[in-house]
Amino acid sequence: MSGEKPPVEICKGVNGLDKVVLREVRGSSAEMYLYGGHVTSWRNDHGEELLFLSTKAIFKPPKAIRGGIPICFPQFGSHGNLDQHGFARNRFWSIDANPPPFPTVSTNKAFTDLIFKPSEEDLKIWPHSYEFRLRITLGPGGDLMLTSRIRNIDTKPFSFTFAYHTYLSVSDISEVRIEGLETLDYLDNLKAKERFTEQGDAITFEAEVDKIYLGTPTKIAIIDHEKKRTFVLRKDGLPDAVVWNPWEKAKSIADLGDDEYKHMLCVEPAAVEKAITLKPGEEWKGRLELSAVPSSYRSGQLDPQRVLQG
Ligand code: TA6
Repeated sequence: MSGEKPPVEICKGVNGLDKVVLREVRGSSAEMYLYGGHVTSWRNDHGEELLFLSTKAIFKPPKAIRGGIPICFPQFGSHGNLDQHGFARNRFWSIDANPPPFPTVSTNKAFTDLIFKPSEEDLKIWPHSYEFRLRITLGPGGDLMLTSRIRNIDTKPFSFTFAYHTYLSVSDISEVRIEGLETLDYLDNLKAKERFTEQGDAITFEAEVDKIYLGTPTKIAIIDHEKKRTFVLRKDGLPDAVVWNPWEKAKSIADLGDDEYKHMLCVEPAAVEKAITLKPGEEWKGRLELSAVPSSYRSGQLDPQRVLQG
């Protein structure tokens, strides 16, 4: 046996919490905690971290981990009567030893299946029975894929909102632009969720932003000029995309450093405007795929169209 590390390893993380590490042969890796079913790390084959994780993140219930990819379910934000972003992000998930098969069989070994089922206490605050399965895969090129499958095992229909609250690591928020959301309608969380239409070119950042873009394309590019890196985010089953950077408000967030907003950007595939309704026996699937590619320059300009169309 060589000294090679296994593609999937279950071990202890911060505060002794259980975590799963995925490794791909070329060197990329990902880590996720059973607490929250929460991806906290995604590294490329140079070992560079691609997700933002706050240095002040608290790995202790009931606080959700600040950074990585928290799962917002069964409610996004304050769009309902539950606590902000629902409760899946601060519950203990389990390893799903026997997940139902996916239609396409993959030979990829770096994946794990997690499951979250509501407890008696959870049923008191949201009285619906379901199974929430999450598969996290690290692709051969280092791409990170999350697939959620939520099945109604109740006798009545229920509705929920959802988001992959993805914190990307960026070199400097002032040097980042998002392509793919221009000219779309959005709800502005900073203006009582009023609806506006985005004007002009790509989205750039010079102050706090908290917007829910509606009816977004399946592919969005996040271009980090300084790092010469583009994140390509692909999504399925999730029509909306939330864009958040707290800017100076970071000072009022206890588990976020005052200046850390400069190095994070949340772009969150979501279903918010129209809740998803599942009848008894029905299953919903929502997918996020992230890749990080070197940005291509042409005449000194980034060419995001090539990324979006490629
Ligand atoms: O997704 C954006 C948002 O809903 C913002 O309004 C902001 O509050 C952020 O999520 C973080 O929420 P949290 O509950 O994790 O502090």
